[in-house]
Amino acid sequence: MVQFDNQSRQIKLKIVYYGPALGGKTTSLQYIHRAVDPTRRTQLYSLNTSNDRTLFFDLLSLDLGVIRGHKLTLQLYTVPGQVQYDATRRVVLSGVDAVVFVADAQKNQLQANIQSRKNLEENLVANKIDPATIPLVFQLNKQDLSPLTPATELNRMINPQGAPVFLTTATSGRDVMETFAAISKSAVAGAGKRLGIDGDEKALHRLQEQVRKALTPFIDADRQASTEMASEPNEAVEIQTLLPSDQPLEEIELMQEAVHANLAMTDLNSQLDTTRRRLEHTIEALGSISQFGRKLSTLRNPRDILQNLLEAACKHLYAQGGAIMLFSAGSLREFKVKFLIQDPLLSEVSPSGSSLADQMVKEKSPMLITLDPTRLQQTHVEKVIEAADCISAIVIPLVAQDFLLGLLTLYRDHDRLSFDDEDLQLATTMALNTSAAYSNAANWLKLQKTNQNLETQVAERTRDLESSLSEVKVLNTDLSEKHHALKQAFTDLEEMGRLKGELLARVSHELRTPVSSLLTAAVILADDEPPPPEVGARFVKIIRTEAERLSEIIEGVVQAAILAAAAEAPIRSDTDMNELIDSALEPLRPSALKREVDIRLDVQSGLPKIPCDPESLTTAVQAITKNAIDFNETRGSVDIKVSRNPDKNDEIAIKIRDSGTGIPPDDLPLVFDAFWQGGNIMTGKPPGIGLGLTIAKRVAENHGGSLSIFSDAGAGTEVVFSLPG
Ligand SMILES: Nc1nc2c(ncn2[C@@H]2O[C@H](COP(=O)(O)OP(=O)(O)O)[C@@H](O)[C@H]2O)c(=O)[nH]1
Ligand SMILES: [Mg+2]
Repeated sequence: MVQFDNQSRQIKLKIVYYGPALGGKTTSLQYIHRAVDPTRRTQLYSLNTSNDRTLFFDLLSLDLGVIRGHKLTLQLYTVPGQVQYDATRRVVLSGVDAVVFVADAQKNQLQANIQSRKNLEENLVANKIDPATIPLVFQLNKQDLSPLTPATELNRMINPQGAPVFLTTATSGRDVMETFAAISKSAVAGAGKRLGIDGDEKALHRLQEQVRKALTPFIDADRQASTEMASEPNEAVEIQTLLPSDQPLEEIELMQEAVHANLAMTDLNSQLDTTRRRLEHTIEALGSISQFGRKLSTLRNPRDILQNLLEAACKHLYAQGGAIMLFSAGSLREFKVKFLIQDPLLSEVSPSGSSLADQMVKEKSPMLITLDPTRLQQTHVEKVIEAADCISAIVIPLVAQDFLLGLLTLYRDHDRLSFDDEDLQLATTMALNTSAAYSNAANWLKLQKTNQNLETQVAERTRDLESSLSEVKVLNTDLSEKHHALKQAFTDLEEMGRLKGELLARVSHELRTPVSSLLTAAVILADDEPPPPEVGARFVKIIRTEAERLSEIIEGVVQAAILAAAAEAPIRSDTDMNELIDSALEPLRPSALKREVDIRLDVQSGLPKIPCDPESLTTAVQAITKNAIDFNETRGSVDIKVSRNPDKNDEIAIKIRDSGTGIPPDDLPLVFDAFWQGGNIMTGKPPGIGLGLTIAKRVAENHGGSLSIFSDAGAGTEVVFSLPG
């Protein structure tokens, strides 16, 4: 009877090797045990007597892969052949899915074969199994010996219904695996019937394919194993010796022992198997989670994080397909699918327009869906999954901080075991971590954007501030320039005030002597008694000299007025230098003549007209030249030279050089000070009030030029008046 164990997802099929004693049943199982892939089989359990006779049965479990999400396990039993162990045979036969009848083909065993074949029939019936429908295959063994009953004859005697027959030699393995393949297929086909899929061609074919695939490596290994058999003893076979002799036990005792042993072993076997599977699964899941976590920690982009979940879940959970759906405008939309054209839950749409995925995500809890082959009624979701050719699905809502992001689905098809609770747990852990990482990454992106905006705003504000600052700087410069100009104006004004005061003192001092001399002379001349003519002439001379001094003082006051005027910007007009200097010299010529000073003028030919204020420039030239005459020696000379400055081509230089006594070096820095005069004031003070050079310097500077003076005591003085032109 096919056994389903939904807990461990196992389908067990029981195949019994039946036949007369010593026919080769145990030898056949031993051969199969050696030939198959060790990872697919359990040990071969044999319960023998001391002389290797099968006492109860042999048992070998084989794993044939996965069918409809369940692990398909074949359990191979042998029965004891001796006639007296009939009760054991009957127990072993209970729930059998297929039988291999191992006949001993030696001539002398014909009767034993016939008797055993008959016994099989009786025991099947006793177990309520229809001998006509139970899958049956014949193995006519010991083909290497003789004399043999001819196969056709033996066949006719024990196989009248014409079941498949194989001529075997169990000791060398000849055709043992072929027999096994044939009975496995029949057993699986029989199981298909009992699974309710015998009408389902597709499912049946898949089942057959599965067995073929699982057995191919066994049959290929057949030849290899047969050579090994010759050299190696049956070391892989577990032999448990229960009894010291062939002494038969009481039948009832045997039966009890057999049943207990059978149950205990099967139970233990399946428990061990389940535990091992669980352990492997857990270790694998732990590895998967750590691998997944490592990858997740390297990702920053929310899309990459979701994609990683689908990739990792499909890989670590051996899913043949899967999808991630995200919410958009209130319903789920596909974000990514793997190995699927479209997610079956998303393409299944209800008349109201919402998909099956939309309905399932509302549950907010992970779901495990497994098709149960024994259940006749299927839910809507199960039907959709079956229609998509799948056997099992995991559906997990993606929730971050109670916010529903979307849905993860994973599918397995018929080639795999169905998902189990541990798979669900693993997928849920991955989904939870992913959802948290996704929402963190999305928040991080938002924060970064806000940050960027803030940075832009700060940069804009900084720019604004900087431009305001530079405006303030300009204003400040402007202000400090104005302040400077104001300060200068103030200084000028102060200077003017000081000059005014000094001028007043000087003028009043200078005026006192001539005015009192004039008054005295006038009083004497106006006396009733006129003075004698020689005295009168002296007084007239005094009056003239003092009048001249008065004129000098008036000239000084005029100069002071000019000095004040020179503080303002000059009113320029293009002026011929030759003409200007010539006319400036005119009023000075009489005093030069008187002192016999020779004035020589040399103006460079081809000089253009110079933009200047002719009035103030004339005063300046006169002031310098007057000094050159006054401080000269009798019969000295004054050379006036006007030319372009050879060093600075855009400058005109007026050089006025005298042959006088020169200025001592200590006095040179003072010559531009107002009211400074060379010579000793008490003794030989020259005429004037000492403003000439101060005025000339101011005029030069007002024109954007300069005034410089070079002198050596005893070697004359040169004054250079430079102005742009
Ligand atoms: N020559 C030969 N001996 C065989 C063959 N099959 C089994 N034997 C031998 O027959 C004896 C009984 O075999 P066994 O498998 O124990 O028979 P069982 O009672 O049916 O289990 C053993 O000594 C085997 O070595 C075979 O095909 N040829
Ligand atoms: Mg045996």
